Amino acid sequence: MEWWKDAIIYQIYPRSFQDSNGDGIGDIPGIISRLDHLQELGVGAVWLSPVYKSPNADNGYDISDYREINPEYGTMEDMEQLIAEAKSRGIRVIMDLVINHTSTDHYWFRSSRDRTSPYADYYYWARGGANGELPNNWTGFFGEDCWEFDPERCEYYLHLFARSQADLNYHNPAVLEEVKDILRFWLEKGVAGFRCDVINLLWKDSLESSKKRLALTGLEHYLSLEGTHGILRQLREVLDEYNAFTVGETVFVTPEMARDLCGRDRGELDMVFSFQHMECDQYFIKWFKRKFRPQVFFDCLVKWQKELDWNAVYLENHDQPRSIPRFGSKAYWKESGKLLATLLLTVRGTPFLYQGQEIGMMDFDFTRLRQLNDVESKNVDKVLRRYHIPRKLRWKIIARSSRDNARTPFQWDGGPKAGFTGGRPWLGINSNCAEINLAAQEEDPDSIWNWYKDLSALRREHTVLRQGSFVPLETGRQVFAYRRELAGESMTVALNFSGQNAQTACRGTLVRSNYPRNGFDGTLRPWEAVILA
Ligand code: ISL
Ligand code: CA
Repeated sequence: MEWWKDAIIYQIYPRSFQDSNGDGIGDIPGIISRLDHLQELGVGAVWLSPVYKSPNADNGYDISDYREINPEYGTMEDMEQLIAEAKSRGIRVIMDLVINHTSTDHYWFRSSRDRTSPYADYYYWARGGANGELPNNWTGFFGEDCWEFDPERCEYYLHLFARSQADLNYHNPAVLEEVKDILRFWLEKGVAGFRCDVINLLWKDSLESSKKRLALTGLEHYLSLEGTHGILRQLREVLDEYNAFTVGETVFVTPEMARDLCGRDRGELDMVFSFQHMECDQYFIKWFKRKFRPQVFFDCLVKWQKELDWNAVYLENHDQPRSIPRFGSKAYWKESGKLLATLLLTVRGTPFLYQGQEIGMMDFDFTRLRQLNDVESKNVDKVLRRYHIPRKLRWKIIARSSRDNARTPFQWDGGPKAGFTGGRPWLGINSNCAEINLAAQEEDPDSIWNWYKDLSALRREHTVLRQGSFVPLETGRQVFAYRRELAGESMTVALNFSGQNAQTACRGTLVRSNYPRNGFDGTLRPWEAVILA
């Protein structure tokens, strides 16, 4: 059995986890000081969002040196110490691998400006039209054009994300060789694997214009193409030398595409992050929100459970708003927080838990754009302004979907700086930290934190919760129920995604409920989660 089928993986957004030196920025020594927290939670691995050298246009997803630690996060010695100290607690370290693009500060890019340099073809360079037209009509992920003119080279370069994130050109085999060396560098240091950023976009088949779409015009020229599969199989050869693990972040992936990316026989990735269940409260892109529809969400989860034998499961990450206000209920904060925990830790697959989720952290309480940091939010505001959308409406759209919702500092205690820093935090701390914080929840046996710990232990105890098959039972308007089965053992989970009582046909001996009760008769209280044997 692969270790990652038994593990819970915990995502750390280093900037917001724990500051150790009072500069207001989370760092690696801070992470080391909190390893006991992760061990208590029973996690088998941590995935670190990028800690490489970066000018931080996109908080580390714009890398300027893959072999250096950004000084604000610490030193290479700190990183080595983190890997060692985590290991001594049975925790593996997974790095974020961002290889679709580099920062325009990377020396590859700087050299690439010179057409005679060996790096000249490391990126997608193209000429525009005679009348100042861009090389094609594609549009980017962050709401801006995806071409930028470089006065030195007198050409445009492609950037699907921010202007300072230039897309690497994998038609040039030297680029892949560079990436292989980077993999070896980190695997030699003892990292267990990689979370591969937007990995299904690597290969662009041509730079031709496409049919205009509402967003992301050009997508068909780079979404999960055969060229990408070839690259992944080559990377796998290096990864296999170290028995390393990979999870791909794969935007717009369908189950069919996912099978081609992480099927056991493919020799590519081990699993992928699907986005479909995160789209149940939006029209096409996240800026167009609609009411969350639980049944659509259940059906989507069931579809993915059926179509893939194994995959990553998640409800939060650093790009998504928090899960309780989104899929749960503010009024039933604790109950729905525990219900979502139950879902995450009892469906089949590897659960990924995002920092703060284990204490039920909520979306930010900012009231104006000035308080945000995210490049995406700022760009989208510019676009909306271009369409003369009034300020109030712009803020409403941005506040609901901004990635900064999940990026506010971790709430360790109820102090004014939440135990995150002694200085001025890089991003505001949620004022609810007096009520929602780890220290308070450690004291309270009934807290979300203790529920996560308890379920994590239950999962370790019962093989059926990790390896059992998934049998859907009920996907109604309120109730999601399923059974896990393994060699005669079975466990049933029933979840009420509503603020009203609900009926389920599930019966059995009560193993857990997020309400105090002795037995179970089929009536679920508001946002109740039960596990039955
Ligand atoms: O959040 C999104 C936009 O609304 C997603 O489309 C996101 O941009 C996409 O999932 C890619 O995300 C990853 O690559 C980005 C980086 O900004 C994200 O933080 C990262 O998770 C570019 O490297
Ligand atoms: Ca710091």
